[in-house]
Amino acid sequence: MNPKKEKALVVAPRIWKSSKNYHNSVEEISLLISTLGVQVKNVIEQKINNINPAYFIGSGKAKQVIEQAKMLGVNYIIFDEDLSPVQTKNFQKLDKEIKLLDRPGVILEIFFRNAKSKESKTQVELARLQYQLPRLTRLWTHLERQMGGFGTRAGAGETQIEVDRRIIRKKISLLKKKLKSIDSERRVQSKKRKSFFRASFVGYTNVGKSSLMKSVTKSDVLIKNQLFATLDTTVRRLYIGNNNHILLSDTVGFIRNLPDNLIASFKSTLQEVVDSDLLLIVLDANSKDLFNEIETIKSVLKEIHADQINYQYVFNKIDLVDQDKISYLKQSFPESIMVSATRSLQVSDIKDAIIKKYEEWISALKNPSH
Ligand SMILES: Nc1nc2c(ncn2[C@@H]2O[C@H](COP(=O)(O)OP(=O)(O)OP(=O)(O)O)[C@@H](O)[C@H]2O)c(=O)[nH]1
Ligand SMILES: [Mg+2]
Repeated sequence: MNPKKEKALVVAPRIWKSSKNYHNSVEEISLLISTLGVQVKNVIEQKINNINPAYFIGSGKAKQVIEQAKMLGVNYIIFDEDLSPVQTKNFQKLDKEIKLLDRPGVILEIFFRNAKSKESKTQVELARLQYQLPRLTRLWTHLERQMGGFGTRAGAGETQIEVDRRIIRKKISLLKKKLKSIDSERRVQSKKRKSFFRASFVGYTNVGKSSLMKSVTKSDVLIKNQLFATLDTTVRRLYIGNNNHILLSDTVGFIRNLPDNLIASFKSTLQEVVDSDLLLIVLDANSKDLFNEIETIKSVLKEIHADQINYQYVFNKIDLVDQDKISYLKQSFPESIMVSATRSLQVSDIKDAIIKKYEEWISALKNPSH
């Protein structure tokens, strides 16, 4: 093991009466943290009745968390929840050395590292600065920025904070302008595609959307066993016979607690989804937390105003489950398609489903009254 590897203590508050699946959430945050190359040393699961506005957990427990973090010698305390800027600041007052991150902060950092295109880089940078601005407490020094550090930590003096705040605000307004012009370019492109039937793969991160895109369209897209490998939208033609084609797109994946400002700044990337005539909602047949994942997907779709679009469930990775699970899924989701992208199992069912919806779409265009 790399002795220099950074370490984290995870705090997973269990809120009384919440329907959240804690076990899966802890597993997921651990995966997110390891994506950042940080090792999870311990997870504190803390039952709470109410969210404490000062520390999320009780103040006595907050101090214990700091003590344990010091004892373990970790670099980060990471909350598997959204912390308010005030809660973040209060933790920093308890200890000046340990960096504090919450779930949206971890997700933002992964997006930041994976952004490659001009568009996704601009979008992530905007979301990241908007997240950092209210959390700035003697932490985000120029030095730290140069060192590429992440998380929030106490450090510089008050004057430095004011200077940093001003720089960040200026940068935010510049990035917004830049995104506006990227967005209008995209709109021009999108208008040209208006006359075509458009379908999009959407779903949780790492379920195999890009693998299906590759398999269905034979195009070369990035596939990785990594959370948030895809941050940009890829649109490809899919020929469906009689010299007709539709447009199929692959885009960024979703996850629980996707930061709001990230969704907002990814508006133009997600526009392809919003403009779709059909959503192919990809689900992992092997997932242990299917219903919560569906819930998350639906809530993101609602947030971007894509919840009224026709959709089709596609269960991928069926090679990883047994026949009982397949029967159960078929029973629970009678209209769904079962495929495996990597084993090329029944992938043609996706194309067939697209053609069926395309034909319905064409006939609705011809007979608008029906
Ligand atoms: N066993 C199995 N693995 C699969 C299948 N489809 C995809 N995978 C694997 O799942 C991982 C994620 O695949 P991607 O296609 O990158 O997933 P994605 O949904 O595009 O992920 P993001 O872009 O990160 O949101 C890769 O390691 C794939 O090889 C499948 O049918 N069976
Ligand atoms: Mg992908």
